[in-house]
Amino acid sequence: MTSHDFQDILYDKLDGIATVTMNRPEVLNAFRAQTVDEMIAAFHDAWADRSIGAVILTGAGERAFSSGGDQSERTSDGYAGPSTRSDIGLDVEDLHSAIREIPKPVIAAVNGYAIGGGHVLHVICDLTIAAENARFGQAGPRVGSVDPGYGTAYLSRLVGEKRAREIWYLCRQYTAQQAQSLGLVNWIVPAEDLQEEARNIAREILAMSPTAIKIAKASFNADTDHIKGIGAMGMAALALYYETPEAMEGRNAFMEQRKPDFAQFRA
Ligand code: 2NE
Repeated sequence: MTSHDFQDILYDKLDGIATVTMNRPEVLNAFRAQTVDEMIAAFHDAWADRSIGAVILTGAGERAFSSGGDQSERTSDGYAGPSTRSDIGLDVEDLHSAIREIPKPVIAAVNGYAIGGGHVLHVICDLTIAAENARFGQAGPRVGSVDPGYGTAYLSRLVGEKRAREIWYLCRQYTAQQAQSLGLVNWIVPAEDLQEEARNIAREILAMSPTAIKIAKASFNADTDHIKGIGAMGMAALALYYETPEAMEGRNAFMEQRKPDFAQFRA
């Protein structure tokens, strides 16, 4: 897949910095199978290109980084699409691996909502710079889903167990200031400065020894790589959960713009 084949993302390389932009602003940059496949291809390109020393991940438009998995694509068989490796029809595990394993820092530039699976993407990134208007949170339990593995166990490494459980069990939204207090955000800047400030951080990294950075990233990862296995178990369970009326009630309620009725599943 070459960059001119991309439909759901923008991919740009300039002065040693690659930028991957989720480009579906009409759905707040929700990702479908194609979006995920294109992001994986872009990260692999940036990985192979020795002139690239840092990657910025961001969203198109002014409203969102990403609102997570595209619920309009989701059926009881998972997310419809050409994805072939994942039980849920969306290769998020491979995308998470690409972001973690590329031996170059990945900077999330959060320009609005980072919600659901979109929140997990910024959690996995090495660094996060947020616009003042950014909003953070998980949404899965409200829409009959969960993004287990890095989305849960690694999140708790960042914010602690109590806060991670709060984030998942209550599905609240957090401001940029609150997210920074939780340890989720490195820097907060005015929205109009976000992309340039992200590039400034990338330039600082480019001044460093690439091999030292590569070793540092690999050593951070080594401490939490076992979470990949937790994710594999969780995604297999998620595929089975998606087949249930309970999971579809969450998805359907979002699409029908009503509150989900989960009480029936406690009877
Ligand atoms: C993000 C949020 C809170 C924004 O709310 P609001 O009111 O500011 O915007 P609105 O009107 O909800 O969204 C604008 C348009 O984007 C669509 C909406 O349906 C709406 O479309 P129109 O009415 O203009 O036609 N949209 C937004 N998010 C979407 C999505 N994820 N899929 C499809 N269409 C979406 C609010 O939009 C929100 O709560 N969004 C849903 C967040 C969510 O539940 N994400 C999925 C979580 S599960 C997940 O990501 C996942 C996983 O659990 C496991 C593996 C992989 C992924």
